[in-house]
Amino acid sequence: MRPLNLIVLGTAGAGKSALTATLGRWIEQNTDQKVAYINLDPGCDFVPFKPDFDIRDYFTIAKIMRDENLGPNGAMIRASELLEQKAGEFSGQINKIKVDIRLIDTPGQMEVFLFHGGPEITRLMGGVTISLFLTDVGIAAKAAGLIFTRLLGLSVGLRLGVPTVSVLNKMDLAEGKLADVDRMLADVELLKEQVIRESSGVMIDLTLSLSKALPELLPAARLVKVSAKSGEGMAELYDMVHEIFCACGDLT
Ligand SMILES: Nc1nc2c(ncn2[C@@H]2O[C@H](COP(=O)(O)OP(=O)(O)OP(=O)(O)O)[C@@H](O)[C@H]2O)c(=O)[nH]1
Ligand SMILES: [Mg+2]
Repeated sequence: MRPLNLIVLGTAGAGKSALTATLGRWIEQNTDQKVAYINLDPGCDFVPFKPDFDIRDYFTIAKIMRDENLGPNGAMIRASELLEQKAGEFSGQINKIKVDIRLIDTPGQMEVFLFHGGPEITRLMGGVTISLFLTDVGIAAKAAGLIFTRLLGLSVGLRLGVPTVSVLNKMDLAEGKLADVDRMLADVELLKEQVIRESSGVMIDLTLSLSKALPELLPAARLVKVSAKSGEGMAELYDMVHEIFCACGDLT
C-alpha cells in the first residue's frame, strides 16, 4: 500500500503543530495505521510530537539569522530557498520512512512555504499527498470570512497541486458562533443574504460574485471542523482524507 502524506499548513498560530500531534495520536490509538511525524518548520523551538524527520537537523531560523545577519523574515525566505534547493535530498530522506501515514508540519509563514520550497518538496513526495489547510475558526463565523477561507484553501491546493481539505480549528473556542456556517455552506441563498447584511459599498458585488462561484468550485463537504485541543472532529477528518486517499489511489 502506498503511503499517505498529509501536509498540514495554514495561517500563523492556527494550530498546525497541535493538530499534527493530535491527529497522529488519534490515528495511532484508533486505527492500525503506522504514523510518522515530519517537521518542516525551521523556526520553531518546540513541537508537540517526536519528529521522525526534522528540518532543524539541517538548519534553523536562529542560526541563519546569526550566520547571515538577517532578520526573522529574511531568514525564513532564505530557509525556504534552502528547502527548495535541498528538496531532492529531504524528500529522499522522508520517502525512506516506511509508514502508512506521514504527517507533515509546516512553517507559520505559509506564503513563504508556498512561494518557495513547498511545491517542490510536495512534488517529490512518494505516495498520495493531501494538504490540510488550517484556519482559526473565528474567521469563518462571518460570510465574507468563510468565503475568504474557502478561496484561500482552493489557492493552496492549486499551488501545491494536491487535493486540499479546509480545516477549521479551535472549535472548542467557537461558543455557538458557528451555528450558521453549515447552513451558509449548504445554502448559497443564505450565504448571499449574509453577505448583503455584513458587507458594504463596492465589496458587496465582489463578495456576492464569489459566493455564487463557491458551490461550483468547492464541494461543501471538504471542510471539517476540529479542535486540536479537545480532539473533537478527528474521526471526521480522518474519514475525509481516507476517502480522498482511496479515490486518488484508484486514479493513479
Ligand atoms: N483552544 C485551542 N487552542 C489551540 C488549538 N490548537 C492550537 N491551539 C493553541 O494555539 C496556539 C498555537 O498552536 P500551534 O500548534 O503552535 O500553532 P501553529 O499553527 O503550529 O503555529 P506556528 O507554527 O507558530 O504558525 C497554541 O497556544 C496552542 O495551544 C485548539 O484546537 N483549541
Ligand atoms: Mg507550528
